[in-house]
Amino acid sequence: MIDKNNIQDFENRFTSRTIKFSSVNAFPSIQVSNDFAQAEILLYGSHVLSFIPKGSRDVLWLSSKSKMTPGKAIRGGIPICWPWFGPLATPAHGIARILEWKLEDIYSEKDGSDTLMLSLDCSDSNGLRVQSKINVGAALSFSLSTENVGHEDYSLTSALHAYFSVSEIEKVQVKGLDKEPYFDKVANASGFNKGELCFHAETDAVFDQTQASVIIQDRDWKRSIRLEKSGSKSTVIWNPWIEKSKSMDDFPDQGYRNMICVEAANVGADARVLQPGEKHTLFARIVEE
Ligand code: TA6
Repeated sequence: MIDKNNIQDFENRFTSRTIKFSSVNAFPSIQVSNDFAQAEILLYGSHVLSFIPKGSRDVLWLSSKSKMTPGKAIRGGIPICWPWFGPLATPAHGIARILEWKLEDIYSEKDGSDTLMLSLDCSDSNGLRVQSKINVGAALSFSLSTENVGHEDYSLTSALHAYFSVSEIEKVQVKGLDKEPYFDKVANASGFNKGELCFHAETDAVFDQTQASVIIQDRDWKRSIRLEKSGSKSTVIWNPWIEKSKSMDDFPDQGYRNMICVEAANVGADARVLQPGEKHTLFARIVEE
C-alpha cells in the first residue's frame, strides 16, 4: 500500500487552506478545494477522480461500481495508460494506473490554483521514470513527463484516459475532429470523419494524426468541455455502449449513457521512441466552457 509516512510527512510539513489529505477506501487521497474548483486525486495511479468547477457539476465520470482495490484499475476519472496503451503487453494499458506513486510536492500558485507533483520510478524494470504534474484551477491541467534513464530505446505509448460525465450520450456531440482519419476498432477498419461525432453505438476510434483541441458539447446540460493537448498527435474516443457495459463488472449496465472517453494520447503511429536520456511530455488541459 501507499507509504502512509509519505502522506504523514506531508501533513506534518504542509499546511494549506485549500489542500487536505483524506482517503478513498484504503487509498490516500488529496482533496483540493480552492476558489476555482474542487478535485480529488489519489496517490494510487496518480489518479484524478473528480474535477468540479466552482458552481458546476463534476466534469469527470466515475463508475459507481469501480473497484478501489490495489492491483485493480479504477473505472472513471483519469486513468493513466503508461508505458503502453491497450493490449500491447500485460496488464492492458500498462502499469502506471495500478501502482503506488510518490507524492513529490504540493503548492499553491500565485493565481490561487493548486499544483501536485507525483512520480513513479520504473527504471529498474523498463528504464523509465515518469512524473505527473496536476494543476487544479479554473481548468484541470495534467502533464505526464517520461524520461528514459535506461540504456535502450523505449517505444512509449500512453494516454490520459479521461472519462467525461454527460447528461445522455445521445445528446452529446464531439467537435474538433472534422476531416480527420481514424481507425475504428469496433469495425476493425479505417475511416475518415466528417463533421461532429455523434454516439448511437459502441465507439472505439483512434485518431492518430491530430493535435486538435476537442469540444464535448452537451445539449441537455447546456455545457461544453474543451480538451486541449500538446505532445500528442492522437486522440482516442470511446463509449462501450450496451453489450460491453454489461460485460464489465465495474461498469453499470446503463453507465454508457452518462459518459464519454476523450483521451489525449500517444498511440498507434504516434508512439514516441525515447532514446536513452530523452524525455517526452504528454499534456492535457480540461476546461468547462
Ligand atoms: O481507450 C479505449 C480502450 O482502449 C477500449 O478499447 C477499452 O479497452 C477501454 O480502453 C477501457 O480499457 P480498460 O482496460 O480500462 O477496461
